[in-house]
Amino acid sequence: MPRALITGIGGQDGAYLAEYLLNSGYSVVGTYRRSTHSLLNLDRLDIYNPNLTLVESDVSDPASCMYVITKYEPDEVYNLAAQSHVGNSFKNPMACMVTTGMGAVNLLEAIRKVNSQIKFYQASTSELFGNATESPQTILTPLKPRSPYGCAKLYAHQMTINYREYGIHTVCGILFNHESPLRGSDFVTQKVVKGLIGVQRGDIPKVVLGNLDARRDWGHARDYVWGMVKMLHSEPGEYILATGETRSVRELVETVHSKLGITKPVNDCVYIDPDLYRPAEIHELKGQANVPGWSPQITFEQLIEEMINAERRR
Ligand code: NAP
Ligand code: G4F
Repeated sequence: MPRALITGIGGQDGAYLAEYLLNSGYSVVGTYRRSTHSLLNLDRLDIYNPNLTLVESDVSDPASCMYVITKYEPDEVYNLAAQSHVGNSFKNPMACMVTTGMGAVNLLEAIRKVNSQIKFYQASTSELFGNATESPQTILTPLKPRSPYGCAKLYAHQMTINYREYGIHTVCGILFNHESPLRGSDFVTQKVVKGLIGVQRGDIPKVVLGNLDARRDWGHARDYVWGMVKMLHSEPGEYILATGETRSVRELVETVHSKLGITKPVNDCVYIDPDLYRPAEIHELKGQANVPGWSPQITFEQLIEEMINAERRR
C-alpha cells in the first residue's frame, strides 16, 4: 500500500487530498499543529479510517520535519502547509516566510538525508505571476510576485526545483484559486457566501469587502487535488491547474446574490472598506492548465451552489 504524507491536512486542500488518496488505496499520514488543532474539515468529510494517521508537526521546525519523514518514511510528500492568506502576509511577512517559504526546505532537507527516493509535491501558486503582462498565464510566464506570501512561495518554488539537483523527484503545482465548502471564512468566496446569507437572514446589514474589481480564476478544490496526484506521477517539473476563466469579485457577489434570490439591490448588501484593500493587488489571474489528462469537472456555477447549500445546512 503506497504511503503519502500530507502537511496541513486540516486545511481545505489537505482534507480533500486525504479523502482522494484514501479512496485510491493509500495510507495517509497527515500533519496538524497543536496550537490550532483545526481538524474540522476532516470531520466534515468524515474520512477517519484505520489507514489515516494524524501527527502533530510544524513545518517551520526542521527537527519536526526530520521526525515525521524518518518515522513514517512516506513514498510521497504533499507539502500543503502554509500561512495561505495573502492579505495577512502583508501584516506578518516574516511569519509567512518561515512557514510558507522555509517549511518546504525543511521537508526537502529531511527527504535528502533520509531517503531521496521520496517524491515531493510543493503547493505553488498563481500569486507567483503577479500582474502578468500576458493572459492566460502559462508555465513560461515570468514570475513576479507582489506580496510577502507570493515572495515566500517563490522561494519554496525555486528551492523545490533546485532539489532536483540531488536527484529528488520534485513537482511544483502552480494552482490558481480553488474554493469549496471547506474554504476558510476569510477568503473572498466564502466571505461573500456566508455574508450574503447573513444579510438575507437579517443577521447583518451588509457584507464588508475590499476590492471588487480584482479578477480571479476560480475552480473547485475537489478537482484540484486529483490534479496534484496526477502531476506528482508525471515527470518532475512545474505544472498549472486552472479553469481558464476569470471573473471579478463584483461578478462573484452578483452570482451569489442572484442564486440566493435576495430582493434587496446588490449594492445595498455590500459595504466597501478601504482598509481591506491590499497594499499591492494582483488585478487579474487567468491560467492555462498543462497537466496531461486533467481538466476541471466542476463549473463555477456548481461551485457556488455547493458552497451556498453547505452554508445553509450549517
Ligand atoms: P489552508 O486551508 O489555509 O490550509 C493550510 C494548512 O496549513 C492549514 O491546515 C494550516 O493549519 C497549515 N499550517 C499553517 N502553518 C503551518 C505550519 N507552520 N506547520 C504546519 N501546518 C501549518 O490552505 P489551502 O487552501 O488548503 O491551500 C493548501 C496549499 O495550497 C497552501 O500551501 C496554499 O498556500 C496553496 N495554494 C492554495 C490555493 C487556493 O486557492 N486554495 C491556490 C494556490 C496555492 P492551521 O489551521 O494550524 O493554521
Ligand atoms: O480570496 P482571496 O483572499 O484570495 P487570493 O488573495 O487570490 O489568494 C488565494 O488564492 C491564491 C492563488 O491565486 C493562493 F495562493 C492563496 O493561498 C489564496 O488561496 O482574495 C481574492 C481577491 C483579492 O483580489 C482580494 O483583494 O478578492 C479580493 N477581496 C475583496 N474583498 C477580498 C475581499 N479578499 C478577501 N480575502 N477578503 C475581502 O474582504
